[in-house]
Formats: sequence, structure tokens, C-alpha cells
Amino acid sequence: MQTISTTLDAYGAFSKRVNAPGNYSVRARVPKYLPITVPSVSIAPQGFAYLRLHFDVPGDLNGDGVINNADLLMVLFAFGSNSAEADLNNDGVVNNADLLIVLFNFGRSS
Ligand SMILES: [Ca+2]
Ligand SMILES: [Ca+2]
Repeated sequence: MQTISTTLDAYGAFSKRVNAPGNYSVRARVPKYLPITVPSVSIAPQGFAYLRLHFDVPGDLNGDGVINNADLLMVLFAFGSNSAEADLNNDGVVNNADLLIVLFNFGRSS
């Protein structure tokens, strides 16, 4: 599978020149959420595609595509601090709310 890296704009759009226009499987990541895969994205000869991406499974703090012990440990080690890296709900503190997000989604992968 060919991998292309690009940056989405605020509307989730990207433009990327590809070697061959056609259908691609697009895997997208944002920090702290499980990545999502969108199959059969048609990329035009000009390299444009417009996607509506919805990231709905938070908890993947280390970005490896699975929510497991590694993510849990990141929350536990940062517990009580203001570590932005482990602050899943972005409220400025790492606490029970962040822990529950990891536990609720524990074992999920994409
Ligand atoms: Ca993870
Ligand atoms: Ca928090």
C-alpha cells in the first residue's frame, strides 16, 4: 500500500499530487484519537480529495492505533499534572475524567 503524508486544512480537505489518480484508502490521524481509515477515496488527477472526517474514539495517546496499557500508563504517570500530552478532554488537568476515557475505550483499535 502506498502511503502519502499531507496536512488537512480546517475543513478536513487536503490536496496532494499522486502518481496515479484513482481510488485510495486514506488513513488519517489526529492527536489523542484512534486513526480512521476511509476506503475508496477518489483522488482526482489534480490531486484533490474532499473528506468529512469524524474522529470519535479518544484515548490513543501514543498514536499507535490501539488503546492499551501504554496509553493507560501515560495517563497514570501524568495523573494530577497539567500535562497536555495526557489531557484527553483538554480541561487543563490529567485526572479521573481522562482515566475514564482510556478505560472506556480500552482494547479498541483501528
Ligand atoms: Ca495507543
Ligand atoms: Ca483532563
